[in-house]
Amino acid sequence: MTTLDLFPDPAPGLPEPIGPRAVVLRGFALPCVEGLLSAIAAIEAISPFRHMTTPGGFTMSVALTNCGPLGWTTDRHGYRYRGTDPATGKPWPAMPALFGQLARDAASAAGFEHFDPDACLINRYVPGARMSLHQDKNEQDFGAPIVSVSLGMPAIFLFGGLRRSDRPLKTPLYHGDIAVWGAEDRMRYHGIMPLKDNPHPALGRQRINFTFRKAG
Ligand code: MD3
Ligand code: FE
Repeated sequence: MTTLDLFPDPAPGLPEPIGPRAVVLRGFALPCVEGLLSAIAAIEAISPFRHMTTPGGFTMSVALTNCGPLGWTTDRHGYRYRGTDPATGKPWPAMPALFGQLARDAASAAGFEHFDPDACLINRYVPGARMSLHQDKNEQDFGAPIVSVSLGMPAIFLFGGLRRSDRPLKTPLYHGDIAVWGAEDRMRYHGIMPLKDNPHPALGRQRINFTFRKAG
């Protein structure tokens, strides 16, 4: 019997295709993890992580915040991007220069040039938290890709098709991995399995994922 290596040292190598225009760049964020974590600490000091409510009345198991001109939100009235944080009434924290650069570099490595995101949704998972299968469709511009950075505890990512009933592929996302997808893969259903309790050496019992989008 073999077991999954929870914290592999990725050989930063070839983009790993998970779809025609979707790749995982293993370890792509590792060189700048310290900078990313201190930027997240500064963001959450202004706009703290919070559990939002879905239109159906459920409280999300994932806590979230945002940075950049637009931030994704949900409440009883629906899902939408806003220029201000409903918890503070103030604009979301600015997108750190390091975030913008990393998002552009990753998009470029995946074949999407000139990516210019105006939104960054930051999700925080603790053991047991999950994200059920959904499509990202609140953005104005489906022509732009989405770039996602994973830090901390590993998670099993579900990558489905264009219909909810299409059986999803499962792939692990580790600390430092970046996923990029666009074009014909942009509207695929996707989700995260309930997080197992595998404390990360540096981040402890949490997983942080941030996704860069062109929302406006
Ligand atoms: C989608 N977040 O915030 S991002 C979300 O890890 C969200 O927190 C998840 O879905 C998270 O909306 C997943 C990773 C990801 C990777 C590849 C994809 C999402 C994808 C390919 C196609 C569509
Ligand atoms: Fe999503």
